Amino acid sequence: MLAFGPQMKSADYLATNPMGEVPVPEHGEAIFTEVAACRAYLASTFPERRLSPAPGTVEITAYHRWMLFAAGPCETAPTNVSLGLHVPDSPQAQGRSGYGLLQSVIDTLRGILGDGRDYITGNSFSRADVYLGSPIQWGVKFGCMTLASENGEYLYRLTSRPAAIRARALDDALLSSQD
Ligand SMILES: N[C@@H](CCC(=O)N[C@@H](CS)C(=O)NCC(=O)O)C(=O)O
Repeated sequence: MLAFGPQMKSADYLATNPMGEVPVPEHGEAIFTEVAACRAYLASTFPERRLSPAPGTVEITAYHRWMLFAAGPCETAPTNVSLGLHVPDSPQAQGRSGYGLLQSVIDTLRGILGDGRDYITGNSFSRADVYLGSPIQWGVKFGCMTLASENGEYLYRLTSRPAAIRARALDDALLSSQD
């Protein structure tokens, strides 16, 4: 099993992912880097699992929007803020970043989730929720994102799904087997 640290920066591993990061899932002959790419691939490869809205619907446009919002602003803003890397103190500095201010990210989520929807594309769960839920959860855990009640309910809805509970149990079992 691949471990964090030197093994992930070895020449062998860098030949697969030059970024030296995980995850790098495989499916058949395909090898993926970048979580967004893996998630989009899974959704389009297994349409019967309904991981993304149907082509040609309004929901699919929302799906693409929020997948990329998760990969960009929603992941970058809390990461930078938690590391003290980006405290944009002028409109120019804000304009140079892809998200402006972390507060803009929080307000955007609050606005969309405050309209009564259960999931980010509407009333059906999709891969975009898996992706978006992750940086939100991370931002809350590390104290740089505070959420209004509608966002907190959204996070609870995601983390209490039976599949999410099963996935956490698998992760926990794997972690304790490494102790
Ligand atoms: N942009 C990458 C980010 C992946 C990422 O952040 N991976 C972290 C773990 S969550 C990692 O592998 N860190 C180990 C390291 O950089 O040494 C993706 O979407 O897959």
